[in-house]
Amino acid sequence: MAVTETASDFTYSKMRGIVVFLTAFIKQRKIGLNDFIQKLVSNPQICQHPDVCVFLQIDQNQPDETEAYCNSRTSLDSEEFDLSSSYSVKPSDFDYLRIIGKGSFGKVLLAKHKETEKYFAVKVLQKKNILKKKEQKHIMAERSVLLKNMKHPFLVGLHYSFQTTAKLYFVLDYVNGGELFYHLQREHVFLEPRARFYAAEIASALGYLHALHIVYRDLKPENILLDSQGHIVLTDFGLCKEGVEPNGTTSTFCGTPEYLAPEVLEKQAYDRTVDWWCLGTVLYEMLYGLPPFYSRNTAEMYNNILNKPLQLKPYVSNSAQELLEGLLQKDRVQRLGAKNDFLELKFHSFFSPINWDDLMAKKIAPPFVPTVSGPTDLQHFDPEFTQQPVPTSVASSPEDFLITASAREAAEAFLGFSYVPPVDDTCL
Ligand code: ISQ
Repeated sequence: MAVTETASDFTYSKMRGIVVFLTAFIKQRKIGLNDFIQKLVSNPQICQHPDVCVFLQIDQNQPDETEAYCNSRTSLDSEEFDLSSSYSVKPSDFDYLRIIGKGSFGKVLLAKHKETEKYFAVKVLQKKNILKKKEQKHIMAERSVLLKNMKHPFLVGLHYSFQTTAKLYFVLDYVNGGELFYHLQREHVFLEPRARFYAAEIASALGYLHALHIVYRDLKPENILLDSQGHIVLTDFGLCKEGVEPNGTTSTFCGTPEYLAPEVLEKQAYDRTVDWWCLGTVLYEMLYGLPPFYSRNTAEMYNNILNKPLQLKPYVSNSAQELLEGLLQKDRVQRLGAKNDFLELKFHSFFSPINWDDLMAKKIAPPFVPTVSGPTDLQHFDPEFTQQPVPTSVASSPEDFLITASAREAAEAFLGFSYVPPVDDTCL
């Protein structure tokens, strides 16, 4: 009996060993195959070779789909990689309704997904502009930051990213309550409870990013939006710096002068405390109507940021003044948040009326609800954008099908850009 048991144990453990070995082997091969396919489909020339198309089951009579198929397939992690599934997101899946924003690399458009009729903000970037300005690292950083932070209530969510030969596409949550500072300009200043609510939502989003070792760096008015209920949504992760450890520093930057911290202006090393300075400038502007150290003369403003002591007029509460003094410390080592990051803000007396769990659960009623009649109500977007015609090239352009040396360069620069969520996260 004992002998038999030992024999079966031996057989069982041998079998397990074989299974474990085979599983690891298959996993390794799967990763290898995925890497191989990623390389294959990122090269537009190879991608259009008939044999490759047969291998990837691409129909060459549908050129726009071919390219998008190539691209969206590149995004799947080895675990989700499945040639027979129907993941494929492409520019022509959307109707592009209006331009709602513009930046140096491209546009943000209101788009409706044709099949589900859901609305998204689609950010379309021209690869050649990004490459010209050597910004591909920032764009890839934006993508990976967006992927990391999809689940925070006050950070814009990324649904998909995909690419054609000429362009990169981010499919993002669409929010139409307008920029926070659009409302601030109309009202000049906010009363303290309203400023506190926005500052708390922003601070919780920054604290979350810091916990992921991400410094937002570019907290400025145009990146702070309101959704239709009146909650904060931070967008634009193009300048985020990933991989900044709690006490690590980094020293490259370009941003808007009014909101730059002294260490950034001086091109010194900076760390996550730069975000607490930026929050200080935003809170100051909400309470006083202008950024701290403001001057119409840019050189003077730079000098003020670096050298002028912060002067706080008395018409805000003591706790607000104390918080601003902490956040707007020129020496980042002395700044509020330098030691325990978000926790130092969370327990500051200015925020004592805030129940942080309720805030995160969006259980605190926003102090102001933007008037929007529905998703296509664009009254809070700048008419300078919304009145422009939508270029047809957004959905597809001849450039997208040209295979040139620069297209090859772009394919390499944006390898792995595309992203399709795992099946149960699919939101379209
Ligand atoms: C979402 N909704 C509206 C505007 C936007 C701008 C940039 C990024 C996301 C957005």
